[in-house]
Amino acid sequence: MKQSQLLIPTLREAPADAEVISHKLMLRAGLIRQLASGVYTYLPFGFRVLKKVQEIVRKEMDRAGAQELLMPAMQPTELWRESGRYDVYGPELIRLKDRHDREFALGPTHEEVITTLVAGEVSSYRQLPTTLYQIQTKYRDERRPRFGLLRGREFLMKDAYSFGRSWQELDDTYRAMYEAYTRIFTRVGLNFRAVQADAGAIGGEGETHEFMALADIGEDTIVVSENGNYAANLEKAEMFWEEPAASEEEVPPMNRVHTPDVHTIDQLCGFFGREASAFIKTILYRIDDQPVAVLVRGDREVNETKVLNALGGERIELAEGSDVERLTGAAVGFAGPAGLQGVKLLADREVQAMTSAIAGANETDYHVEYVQPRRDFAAALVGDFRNATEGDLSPDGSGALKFYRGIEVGHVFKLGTKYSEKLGADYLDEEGRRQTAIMGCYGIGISRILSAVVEQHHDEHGIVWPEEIAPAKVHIIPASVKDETQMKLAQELYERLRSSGVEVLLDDRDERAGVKFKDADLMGLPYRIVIGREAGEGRVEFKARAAQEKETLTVEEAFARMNG
Ligand code: 9G3
Repeated sequence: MKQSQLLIPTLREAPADAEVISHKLMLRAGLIRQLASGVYTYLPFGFRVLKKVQEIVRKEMDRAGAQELLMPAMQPTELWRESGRYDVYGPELIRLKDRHDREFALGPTHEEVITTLVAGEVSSYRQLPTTLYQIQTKYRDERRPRFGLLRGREFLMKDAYSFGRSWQELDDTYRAMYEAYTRIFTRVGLNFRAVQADAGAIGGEGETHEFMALADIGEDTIVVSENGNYAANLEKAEMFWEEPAASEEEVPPMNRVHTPDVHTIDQLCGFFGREASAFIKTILYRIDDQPVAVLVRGDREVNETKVLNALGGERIELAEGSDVERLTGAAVGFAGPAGLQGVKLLADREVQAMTSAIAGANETDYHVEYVQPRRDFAAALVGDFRNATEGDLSPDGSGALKFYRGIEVGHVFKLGTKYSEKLGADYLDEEGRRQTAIMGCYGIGISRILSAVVEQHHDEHGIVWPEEIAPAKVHIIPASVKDETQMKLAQELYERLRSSGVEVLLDDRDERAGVKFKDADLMGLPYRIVIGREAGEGRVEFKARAAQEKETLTVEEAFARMNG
């Protein structure tokens, strides 16, 4: 490939609206260009990387026994009504009408489509188990697309769906996919963790794991034990717990204390001269419109996913200020469990184990001290309703929990029969009895991987592509295209490498050497060969992009290095 003929429009500066390094570098290296918010064009070198990532995914999916197909992006919304999901996703689901005024959705995912297909084509146990996958453009009208390919509104996903006859078959497929994902993310060069996750709105009846590429700009927080034997999304992360011995001390009756203008936990600590762990934090929610108060220790945060799962609810949102005032009879900041009527109480198990705590009095400017769980309030539910914190021990107590930020690049689910039941994907078993297929689904954010890789593989000069997905392997740079000796040697090396099957880019542009070197660093091909002053003696300068040192090699040595 000759750079003078390629569209690789490198930029000196990134546009101002690019906030994260991967977005800046992918724009500056001429890999992508934005067409609209969250909608991107892959320029030739960006597309080469995208294709390589796809090829790795295909190899590993095929190796795991999955079959590739391709489903439409245009989905009749009747399918989404049948599955009951038409109303679950609001404006994020892009809908359109065709010329006959029939409504379609642009596919954000394909559970409905694949399950309907299998319902129509699979009728016998002999056709199962089967795993079908596609690599296809997905559409999700994100409220805030950002960070380039990391959160787009049109993006490339590999989505696979498995159909089996038993939970054992699902477990086997799930494990095969999990292992394939581990190979894929390793091959594309990502530093990642597989973490236990929450199934969220997709539901499903079994475990689910997310594959998280570690990155400070990641939207997710993951929790990993120091010895690495426990890893979970913070939404789900549990921690070591043992019931403390009940304290024998006599607790005086509750006592109201006038606490004017004391609203925050910090102000409370100052006023009472106590640690935050001595207070009960009472947070009011609406869960499927029912008022719920969640109690956690003053130094903890409520985990809304755990609360929602404990109540089997669909939707959770913080109660509005006016709602809080009506429910507690007090201004915001004075809610407490004692005497709170008409609100379901959920107490984190740490609160239930507190003694003589301080809490809001459900009266403006008043708190109560000596609050005694069980005596002064009865929780409807006691459980783990808090976020894990750094320093908690892992559930088995074997190691302290550490927090990391992550970019979700993969997600595998055990769905069970949630979709196959609704959409009629059943089959006749050996005895001729009708059975419902048991499903799993498995996603990889193909386009998102490009951004995650750049987030993890760059330096102050630009991208440093992992070799297996780099848009080309070698960058040959003649210092001056006007110098015939240099150009002759460059062409010779270029042709020899190309004919030996090495992907090589020749920077044959009539540009100053400095400009070429800056562009090469920005584009990040794994190896660079500069043809300079020593061309006459047949010697070149060789440098790996990921290394600092440069070597002077003969052409033969350089050629051998690249064919190693
Ligand atoms: C929608 C919209 C957005 C969505 C979904 C549906 C996320 C939706 C979850 C999944 C689950 C798995 C198969 C591959 C792996 C992930 N965002 N999800 O279902 F209508 Cl607008 O996509 N699907």
